Amino acid sequence: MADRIPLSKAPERWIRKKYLPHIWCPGCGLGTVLRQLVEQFEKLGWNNDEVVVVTGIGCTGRASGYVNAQTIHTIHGRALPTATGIKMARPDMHVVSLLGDGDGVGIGGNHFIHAAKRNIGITAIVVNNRIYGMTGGQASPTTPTGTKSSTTPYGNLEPSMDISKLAFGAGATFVARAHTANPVYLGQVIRRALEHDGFAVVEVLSQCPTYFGRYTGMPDPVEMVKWFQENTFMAKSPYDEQEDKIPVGVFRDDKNFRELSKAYRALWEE
Ligand SMILES: Cc1ncc(C[n+]2csc(CCOP(=O)(O)OP(=O)(O)O)c2C)c(N)n1
Ligand code: SF4
Repeated sequence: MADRIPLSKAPERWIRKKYLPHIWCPGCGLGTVLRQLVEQFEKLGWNNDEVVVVTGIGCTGRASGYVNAQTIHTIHGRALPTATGIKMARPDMHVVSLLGDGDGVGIGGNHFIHAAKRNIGITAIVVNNRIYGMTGGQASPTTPTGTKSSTTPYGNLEPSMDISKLAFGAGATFVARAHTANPVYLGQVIRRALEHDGFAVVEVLSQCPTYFGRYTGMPDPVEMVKWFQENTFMAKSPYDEQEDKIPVGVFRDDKNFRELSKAYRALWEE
């Protein structure tokens, strides 16, 4: 029999038990993302009082209630401006923002572009379930063309937005895409993003069986996870192509830059 993998202490230290049970649906990818995030906090040896987690509204936004750190559950689309204020005031803190696709690049799209352009030291984890989950399955900016949703009952007419390409083009100094079908790789990518000093974006393809799954005829979360495995490929750039598959990987890890909050603090102290 294979050796048992020792149980991690991360959930014990980093999850607020008093808020359990959580509100997420069975089989939702958000549990995998949260677990990998807190595992990395533990592996990095960070303390609960030096990590700030800022979220907006949505299923993803609920994560700020569950993480045992310094947390703010702010308004829809405004997690990054809030996180920016915190980082500017406290460059020593590890500031992480968990965003839904609607939250991050729909209503919060302009903030996303400017955080990337400024290269402020925030880790932005965008949980891309390709739909508005919390409010009942409306089409989001990343809903694929032709996909049915509660607002596109005959199929989405619009092209879908590519979050990694957006981050890349806006100048984020770390850009990666991973998915929930490979939690180990997801954790490794999140760790690299957390260690990165500038604006780091991790786009996570994640399953919403309740809405995206039901509308696309794939209500079983296991099927959705298999879909990620079968329809992605490892790539070096978000522009790499292989059939109709989605590229995943670390697309940029640039170390040659000036992080904004530290540069500002240095100017102030001159
Ligand atoms: C200013 C504002 N507009 C709209 C809403 C309603 N609203 C709450 S959550 C949500 C969608 C969430 O979708 P997404 O950001 O993709 O996150 P998910 O729930 O899928 O994780 C919307 C439209 C709101 N709370 N505030
Ligand atoms: S509605 Fe979708 S994204 Fe929200 S908790 Fe349920 S499965 Fe997850």
